[in-house]
Amino acid sequence: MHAILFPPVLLKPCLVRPPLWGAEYCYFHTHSILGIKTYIDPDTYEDPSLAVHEFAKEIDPSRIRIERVIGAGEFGEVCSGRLKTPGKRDIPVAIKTLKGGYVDRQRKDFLREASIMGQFDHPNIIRLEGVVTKSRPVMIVVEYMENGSLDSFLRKHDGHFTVIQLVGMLRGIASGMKYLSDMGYVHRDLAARNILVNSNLMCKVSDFGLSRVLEDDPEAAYTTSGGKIPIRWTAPEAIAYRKFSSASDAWSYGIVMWEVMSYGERPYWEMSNQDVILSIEEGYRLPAPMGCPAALHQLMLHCWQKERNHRPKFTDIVSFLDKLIRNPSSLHTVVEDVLVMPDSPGEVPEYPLFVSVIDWLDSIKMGQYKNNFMAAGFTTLDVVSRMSIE
Ligand code: ACK
Repeated sequence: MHAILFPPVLLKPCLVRPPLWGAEYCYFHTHSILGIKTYIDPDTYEDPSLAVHEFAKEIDPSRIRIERVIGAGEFGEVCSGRLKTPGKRDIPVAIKTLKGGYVDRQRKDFLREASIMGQFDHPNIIRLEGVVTKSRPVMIVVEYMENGSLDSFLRKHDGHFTVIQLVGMLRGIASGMKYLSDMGYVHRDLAARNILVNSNLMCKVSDFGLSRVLEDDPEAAYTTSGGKIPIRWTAPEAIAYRKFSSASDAWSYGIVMWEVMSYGERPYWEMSNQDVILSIEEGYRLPAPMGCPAALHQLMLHCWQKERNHRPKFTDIVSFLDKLIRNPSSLHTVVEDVLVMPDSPGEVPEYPLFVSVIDWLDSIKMGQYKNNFMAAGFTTLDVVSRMSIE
């Protein structure tokens, strides 16, 4: 079933908080239409510091214990540490700091990420604990993800996971992306390097901040239209005329699937950005990584349809992956076992997203023949695809 989607809310948030949480205030500030929460672009606030306090809690720095530096971001160091809450156990956190000597613009860009993250509440989206803005250094405190970013994690553990574990990771990312697209938020830089992994192998989407995200990303290159775009992860219409949407996020999701199934291989290997753009235009698509179940490569190809309205919605992706997980035999057919010969080179076959014979029969209104198919031994789609006239 498709979720009912609404366009992003265009209401400009009130800039003055009324003294009471009155009905009128609620109407404009729950940021929801008919119960569906929508995302508010912090840039619609004249004063971005109002946005950050609307969506993020101010943390007293005495509650934060910084333990070690774990990386470097564009704005300053990323550290790990603990966050104390009175009456509760300390929790591990990651702390992003804004290095001294910044200008107002940098502070605004740095805190924009917190204003965005603070609007989300989902197990597959990195959780914002709060911000420190009233003392120096300015900090953003988020949940700690023990295994760091997904791309380097997979490269470090090449070949170590079962297909079901990998599909579980992909399911988590798709679920986070479904939540974001339902909120009307377009990520624009979905890639394995922007997914974090915790100690339970749970994957969470991170790196929010619209244009700032792309400024930060070493993969982002300038295009002829002047924008900075991570070419290998980006849908053709977003590269050509900056048409970013949840459908372009679905394209990027297909690339993330490929990165996961290849344990962090670089999409299109050492091809140049220009060659990637030209090859995609000619109809070339990434082949299945070694040992990749055919059903997963089919889903990738769906995500890479040229026509963006033909790509699956995140809700379709989540339910397709759920069916694969509930039906592990559907993952046994690997691409090397299937001879896929499109009529003309470069043509992307139109694969339907079916997992079981029953699914397929239902979709063509032939569900009443389920028993006949089962009794005749046509129990999997693989067997059905080899059905002959005799
Ligand atoms: O691949 P990594 O170990 O994971 O190196 C980068 C580094 O900080 C710079 O971004 C790591 N990192 C970022 N956010 C978190 C987080 N919430 N938990 C743990 N590590 C993080 C990232």
